[in-house]
Amino acid sequence: MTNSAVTASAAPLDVVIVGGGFGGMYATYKFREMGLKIQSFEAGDGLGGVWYWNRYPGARVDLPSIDYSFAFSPEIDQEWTWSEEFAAQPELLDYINFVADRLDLRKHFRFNTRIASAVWDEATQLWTLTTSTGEAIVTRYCVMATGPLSVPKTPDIKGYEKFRGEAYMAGKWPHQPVSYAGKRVGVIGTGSTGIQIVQEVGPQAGELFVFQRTPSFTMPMRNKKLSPDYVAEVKRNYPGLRASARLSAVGGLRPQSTRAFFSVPPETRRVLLEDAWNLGGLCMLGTFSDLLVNAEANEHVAEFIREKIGEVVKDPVVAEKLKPRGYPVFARRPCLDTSYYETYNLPNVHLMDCIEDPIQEITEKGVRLASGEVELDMIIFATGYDGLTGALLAFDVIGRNGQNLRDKWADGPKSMLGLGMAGFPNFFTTVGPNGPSALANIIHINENDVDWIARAITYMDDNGLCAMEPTPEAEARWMDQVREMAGRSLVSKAKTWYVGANIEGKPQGLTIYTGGFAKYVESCEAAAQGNFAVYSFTPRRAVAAE
Ligand code: NA7
Repeated sequence: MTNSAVTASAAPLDVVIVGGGFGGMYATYKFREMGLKIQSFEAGDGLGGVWYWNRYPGARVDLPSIDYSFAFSPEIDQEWTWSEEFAAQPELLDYINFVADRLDLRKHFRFNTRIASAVWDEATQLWTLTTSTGEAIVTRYCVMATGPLSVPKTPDIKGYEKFRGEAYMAGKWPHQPVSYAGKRVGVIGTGSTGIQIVQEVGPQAGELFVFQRTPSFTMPMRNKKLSPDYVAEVKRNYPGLRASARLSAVGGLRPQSTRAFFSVPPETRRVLLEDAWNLGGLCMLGTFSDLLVNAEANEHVAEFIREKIGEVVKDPVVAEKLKPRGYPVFARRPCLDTSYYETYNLPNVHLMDCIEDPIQEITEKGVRLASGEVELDMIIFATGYDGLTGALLAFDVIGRNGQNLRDKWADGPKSMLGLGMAGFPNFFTTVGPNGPSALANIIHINENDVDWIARAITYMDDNGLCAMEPTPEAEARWMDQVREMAGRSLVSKAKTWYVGANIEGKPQGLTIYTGGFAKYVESCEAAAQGNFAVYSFTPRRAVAAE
């Protein structure tokens, strides 16, 4: 038993919040301000979620920081000043800690504590959560702000625990500085994480060996310091910027176009793509309206990027290996880099093509490829995450009639709006696997979701109701819509964590809502209409009568 006063024998809490990332922080603030009795839990020793854990070299957000920040507080918007267009992890963590201090959030969190199970009790209409330390907590509502990328995937490489040198997981980076100087360093994985690490470690390491299985498309970030004039302008216009972000597909101010690719002549297309390349960030994605649905248009953009790779990388053989083929651009998370391709021009950086020469195993001394062993002093695993569902399925969640969430999701996650599930009353998720998730600004999805849950709780409290869940029919209609849109999207056409392809045995398929942030917000609004007409409720008196 820990030193907490909150135990199963105490009066039930109103809300238990799980997760200390952006979602859990905002939920803690929101529900506290509503006067609810809350307790928040976080597995780490501090707040920040993914930005607490991911301290790997070069970790940086790929959305502009003025968007990738809380929108709910005009005061914080004025008080905090971003130094760069795309903030690096230390600045993001500073911001998180600033917000935590400003709102006095830490006192509500129990750190270094995981939730080990959550069980619904039909008789009392309450959840009992058990922590990793064996403590039981009873609560009316669960809000799982556990994040779509919080469970690093255990590398599925034979012998990975045998390595005798320094081994690091990108998603569990040590808090102490790591030195690469003079060392033979291996990086396994070339997604967004591997790309950020390679460009940072390449110039510092004695030798860097990049083990690439699938090359990613990456575009220039063109990050810059924000000038005082620009910051002042942003602060003057923040209310409008926040409102526009809410009406956009990505939850941010990225340019968007209504112009279809083939509606403009080839020479104009070229100029537009060059402009987007030079502007940097994810501008390329917004250049034409149909890049995620028109495979031919998409291939033109993919070829444009391949040409750029060929222009930067001096060795034509290496350039060819770095050019992604066989899947649409933007179907894997598009990466933003500062000098990724340039790094391969350094004499100490070596691309190991693991399609041609697959990894056989990790040995005590390094990585054994089909062609032989590469001896290393350090291996960095940038091998990704058990995305979307990993954190929610890491423990038993038992809903109505003893149903385990793992069984409900045996064929893939199913929920209403990524916010809650039929059969799991009062169990809410933020940035759940059937909302826009990784395809939009996660902070703004979190805020939308927490606000929606707050509205639902207020409605229940005002109307003598004690439990709610979506009707199975409403949930099925939402999932039909998610599937139908996913079927049209090119995002489903690559083997990525988006579709569960990176974890053996995981159900396959795109379960993320691809309709964009603004439409998602509209759908949440529609679901709350008519007194949450597509939800079923249990009146409080029905429980009192038990
Ligand atoms: P990703 O995008 O899932 O990338 C993981 C990388 O690791 C990817 O290149 C994988 O190659 C590679 N990988 C994984 N397992 C292996 C094995 N066994 N052998 C060789 N290579 C392997 O994760 P990230 O952390 O980079 O990015 C996650 C998200 O964070 C990103 O989408 C942004 O939203 C931010 P594969 O593709 O499987 O061939």
